[in-house]
Amino acid sequence: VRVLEQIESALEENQLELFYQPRLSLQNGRVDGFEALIRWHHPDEGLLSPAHFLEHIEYTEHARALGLFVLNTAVSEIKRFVSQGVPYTLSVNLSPSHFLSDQFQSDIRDILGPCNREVRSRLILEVLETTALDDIDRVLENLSFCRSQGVDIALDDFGTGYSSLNHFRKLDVQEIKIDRSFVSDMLDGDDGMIVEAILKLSHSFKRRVVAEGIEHPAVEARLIELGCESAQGYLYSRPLPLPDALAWAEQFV
Ligand code: G
Ligand code: G
Ligand code: MN
Ligand code: NA
Repeated sequence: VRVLEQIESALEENQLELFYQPRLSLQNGRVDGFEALIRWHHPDEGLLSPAHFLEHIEYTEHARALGLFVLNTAVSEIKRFVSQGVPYTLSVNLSPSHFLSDQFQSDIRDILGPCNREVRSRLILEVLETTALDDIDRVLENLSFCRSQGVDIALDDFGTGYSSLNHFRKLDVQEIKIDRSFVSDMLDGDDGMIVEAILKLSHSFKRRVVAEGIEHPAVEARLIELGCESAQGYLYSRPLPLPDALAWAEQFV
C-alpha cells in the first residue's frame, strides 16, 4: 500500500505529530495527565488519524520507527513538564510488534538513559490487553524490564481481550484502562455491570483504573460513585495539539 512507501518520508519530513487527550482525576476533577495519540499531516490527504495507517505499518520495520518517534517526542515533552513544574503524566501507546520485538528493551534503555527518576515516573506505557495475551513469557519479561526502568504500565482497551484471572494476576501493570465500548453505554444494560466488575477486580489487585470514552456527565457521576480513579473522553476534550491541550488544562489550576 502507498502508506508503506510514504511513512518513511513522513518521519523524515516531520509530517507526524502527537495530539494530546487530557485525562482527569475523578478524585479532584483536575487534569492528571494526557494520552499521546499520533496524527499524520499527509501532503495530499490532510490530517490522518491512526485508523488510516497504523494497521498497514504494524509488523513492518516502520512500526519500530514510529514507536521511537513517539517515545522520543513524549519523553522530551515530559522533560518540559518537569522543568516547568507541571504535574502531568504522559501515556504512550506501544505497537504490539515493537513491544514484543527483540529491540524493545534496548530501545527503552536508550530513550530513558538520559532521563532522571522524575521524568521516568511520569511516563506510562500503554500495552493492549490483546498484546499482553500474546507471548506470555516475553510479555512478563518486558513488563518487569519496564518496571525496573521506573515507568508505569497501563493495560489498554481492557475487556476486549480474553484475559484469564490467572493471567491478569501475573501482569505487573499499575493501571487498567477500561475500553470505551463498555463505558459509553454503561448506564443502560449489561455494560455497567462489566465496568463495575472490572473496577472491583482491578482495585482488589491494587491497580488504578482509567475509564475511556466518557461523553456524558451522568456516566462521569456513576464512575465517581464507583471509585474509578481517572477519566478520558469527549465530555472533557478531544485529542488536541500540545499547545491547545496545555491551554485547555490551564482552566483547572
Ligand atoms: O484518536 P485515535 O483515533 O487517535 O486513535 C486510534 C487508535 O490508534 C487507538 O487505538 C490508539 O491506541 C491508536 N494509536 C494512537 N496513537 C498511537 C501511537 O502512537 N502508537 C500506537 N501503536 N497506536 C496509537
Ligand atoms: O485504543 P485507545 O484507547 O488507545 O484509543 C483511544 C481512541 O479513542 C482514540 O481514537 C481517541 O480519539 C478515541 N476517543 C477518546 N475519547 C473518546 C470518546 O469520548 N468517544 C469516542 N467515540 N472516542 C474517543
Ligand atoms: Mn490508549
Ligand atoms: Na483504549
